[in-house]
Amino acid sequence: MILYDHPASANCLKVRILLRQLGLSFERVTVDLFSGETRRPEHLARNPDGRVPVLELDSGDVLPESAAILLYLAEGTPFLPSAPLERARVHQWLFFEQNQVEPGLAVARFMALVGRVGKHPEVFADRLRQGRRSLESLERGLVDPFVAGASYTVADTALYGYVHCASEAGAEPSEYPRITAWLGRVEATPGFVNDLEPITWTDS
Ligand SMILES: N[C@@H](CCC(=O)N[C@@H](CS)C(=O)NCC(=O)O)C(=O)O
Repeated sequence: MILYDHPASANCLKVRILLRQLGLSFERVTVDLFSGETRRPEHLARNPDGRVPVLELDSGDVLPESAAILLYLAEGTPFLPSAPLERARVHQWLFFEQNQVEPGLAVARFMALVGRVGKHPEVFADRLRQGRRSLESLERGLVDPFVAGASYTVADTALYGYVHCASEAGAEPSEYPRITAWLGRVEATPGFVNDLEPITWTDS
């Protein structure tokens, strides 16, 4: 399989974590987020929305969207329960991650790391507000030991992506005791590797 990827993207990190935890081998192809490469025709053919991650299967089929990739890879594994309600809990947190966590924390982190806060302070404040609110909701909803219940699932993998690096967005996960303990439990799951790299590009 080929993962169209960027080392500083936590959306891509989610997929790298699961591929490694499943023991699947994959080739990484970096798509440059900062030069327009994501919007070139060859990448738009992989993902009509022009973003990473995109997973190319051995069949040649391509699958964008981190949550869709996680669900596809986790099918039939302990990372995705088969019972309808247990599975729906995983979906609940995956949708929450995409609707609240990612648009808040991922965008605020990106703006902070590339130096775009001063240019668009209202946008940054709004995204950070949404990100902090999502941390409060997660703190309230987290059950012990994992977000969807007794076992580690792809909902934990997805939420880990932007929650663990929320301080780079200007939020502070260590203010939330349940989140802090949960991050430690996720990092202690077998085969877990966090190789997220810093963003080095700046918007000058
Ligand atoms: N909902 C998507 C979001 C993917 C996304 O926003 N990817 C960013 C990197 S973290 C990207 O490719 N940005 C480049 C662009 O928008 O051109 C997912 O979860 O996979």
